[in-house]
Amino acid sequence: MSLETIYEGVLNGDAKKTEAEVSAALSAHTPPEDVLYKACIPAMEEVGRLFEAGEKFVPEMLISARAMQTAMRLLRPRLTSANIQSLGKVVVGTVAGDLHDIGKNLVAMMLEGSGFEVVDLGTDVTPQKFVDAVKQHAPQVIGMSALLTTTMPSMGATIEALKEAGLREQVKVMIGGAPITQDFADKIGADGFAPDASSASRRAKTLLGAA
Ligand code: B12
Repeated sequence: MSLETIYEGVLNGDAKKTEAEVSAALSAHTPPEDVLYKACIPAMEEVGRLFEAGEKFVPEMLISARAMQTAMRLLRPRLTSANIQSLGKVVVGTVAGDLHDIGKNLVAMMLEGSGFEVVDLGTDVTPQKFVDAVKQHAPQVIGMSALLTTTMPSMGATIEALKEAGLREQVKVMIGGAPITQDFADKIGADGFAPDASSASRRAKTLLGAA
């Protein structure tokens, strides 16, 4: 059992091996944050690098994603804790046209872990679906994720849709995903941006003045 073998399990898309190795690591009291940040996430970054270099293809990205999800299922109960008092409600989703959900799921997990109630709308969430969810759940924050440069504009469209529905003032908008920058967040009028899952929960707290 080692972080190295977990890294290789995710990189090679070996879900069975990943599951066994993550279980063993957790039984041996390896911090779940180490499993996530020192093995699983670097492995997904390497998958992206190899895809870009033309050395891995979509099916391989997909099997790596499955192995990563297996690891996340085991890590989830360790990273989230039953907080008695909720800090507030956050609606999260991956924007329209975009099916990448690993980062969004991690953000949801870390938000839950730090005491937020999370409503997860899943992937391919249209501006209208975000608007409907704000009406239905009355969250303090919405968190949008985009991993494709082609789906980033849907974030701005969602902010516009919130304005049109007269809901923009009652909800803070936080955005993230690999291609997202603070500059882009400022441009579309989002309230916050965070580059990773742990800073996302800190950002949500500062947005609500609860830091
Ligand atoms: C796995 C993967 C897939 C899987 C997704 C499986 C799944 N269930 O998610 C599959 C195989 C389905 C896939 C498909 C495609 N993919 Co893909 N994919 C990836 C890959 C390798 C990893 C993404 C990932 O999970 N990273 C790990 C997580 C933990 O990181 P993250 O998502 O960035 O999230 C972190 C932060 O960004 C942040 N964050 C994320 N969301 C949010 C939200 C908020 C509110 C906040 C505050 C923070 C935050 O916190 C997270 C945790 O720290 C990336 C490569 C990369 N470098 O990103 C390519 C990548 C994103 N894919 C890419 C492409 C091109 C595609 C396809 C178009 C390929 C194709 N030809 O079909 C399709 C598009 C499908 C679609 N419509 O969405 C490109 C995008 C290029 C671009 N600039 O637009 C990338 C960058 C690969 C590359 N280098 O070319 N992909």
